[in-house]
Amino acid sequence: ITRAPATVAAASDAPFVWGVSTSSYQIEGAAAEDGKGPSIWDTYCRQPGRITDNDTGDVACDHYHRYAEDVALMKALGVGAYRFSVAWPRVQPKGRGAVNEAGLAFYDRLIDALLEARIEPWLCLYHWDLPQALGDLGGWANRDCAFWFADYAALIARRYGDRVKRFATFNESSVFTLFGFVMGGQAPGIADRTMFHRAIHHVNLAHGGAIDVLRSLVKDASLGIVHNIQPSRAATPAAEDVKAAALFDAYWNGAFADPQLLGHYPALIADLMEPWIAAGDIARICRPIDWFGLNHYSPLYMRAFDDNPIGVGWGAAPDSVPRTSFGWPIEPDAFRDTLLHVSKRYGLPVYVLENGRSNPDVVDEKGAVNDPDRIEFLKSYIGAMNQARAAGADVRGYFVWSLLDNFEWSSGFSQRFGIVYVDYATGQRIPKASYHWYADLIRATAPRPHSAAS
Ligand code: PNW
Repeated sequence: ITRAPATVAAASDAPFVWGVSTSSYQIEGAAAEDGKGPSIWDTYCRQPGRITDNDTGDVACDHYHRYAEDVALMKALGVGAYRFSVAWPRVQPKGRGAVNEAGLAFYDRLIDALLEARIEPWLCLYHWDLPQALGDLGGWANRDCAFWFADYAALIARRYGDRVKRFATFNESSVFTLFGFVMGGQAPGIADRTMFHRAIHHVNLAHGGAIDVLRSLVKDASLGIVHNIQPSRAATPAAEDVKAAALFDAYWNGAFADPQLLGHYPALIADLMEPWIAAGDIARICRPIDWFGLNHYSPLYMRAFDDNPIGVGWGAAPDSVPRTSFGWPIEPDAFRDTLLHVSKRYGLPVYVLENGRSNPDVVDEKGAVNDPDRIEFLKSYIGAMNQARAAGADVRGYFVWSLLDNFEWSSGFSQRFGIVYVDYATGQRIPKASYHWYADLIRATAPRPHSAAS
């Protein structure tokens, strides 16, 4: 039997991959098990009032113990790829120095189970759970963090590079730096413009350094970055709101992707970044990569706001725009436009590595979970993606966020994004109607497995 990943011929004839995404802190649990060190999220969740219901990721989906069941769910779903992240403090408890063999062995088991199920592992190095020991040294505001990250990348490359070829450096750098250092809602929960600007630059340096490490250590590596690109719109026509939305666009959509791929910071923030840029830095940051990972949920509606370090706050979408239970606008046309924009601006193959919606899902009397709103959402967004492809966007894959209901950061377990329902009291998984819908879609679009004889 030949290996037949779930692919479909795209408009461009490049193979197309269907997948699902998760992240370490949101699903693994086992927060203090087998030698794992604490992350800044372990710390942040312990500060009362930070998280809805004071939830934590201590147990989450207990994926650390139930990974085999989760891989079986993916195999039955028919996905060709799975994006997950490695918890840095699980494999290097203090973020530098000593490594934790038991933590490394967990990802060996996961990767081997995926390969056995013919699912390609897409490994993301950083989905926000920085080792607390590095947080104590200033975290991303400390320039040295970029170099500790390169060492961590080398550890991962040497350990898994024989079996894993797809690597992303960071997930949504704009989100964790803006929410962590400006807007609130994420670890480390500081509001400080200088630390924010330093963090932006150091994450960019860490990205470039890790790309070099992965390129040199992993044979046939396919390397990328994951950015959340969402149009930033003014919530009102007032001049100050228009200005605020433009500044937010520079931070949210440009502060990482532009220096990494075009070799310069966006004009609106270039002067602000200047003090932190040392000679040679831009060349270290702007390294060739193989693909652009795009996360997208909705456009953003922004307004001028005095009370934070950048003077930009959240506004509201027009009343006519439908929203999810999370309050996020549903605008598939913005997704189509974003795909076309990203494909053109950066000239790389695009993989959609997150898209989906939260829903107040419940188990019905028959034990089933019906989520027609999620199916509608996925249909309309995948339709928009196909429009973008037909119009020339080089989109090579689509990954649903998320395989499982999970720990939704400051919203704790109150928002369910999964296509598989998780009963947090028992750990039981129940595939939702959207899971079955997605399985059908994959089956309908994947080429038939061909035997050696045919
Ligand atoms: C992403 N926004 O975060 C993350 O990568 C996931 O870990 C997370 O669970 C998922 O989206 C759903 O929230 C985002 O404000 C955070 O538009 C905020 C926004 C978008 C994505």
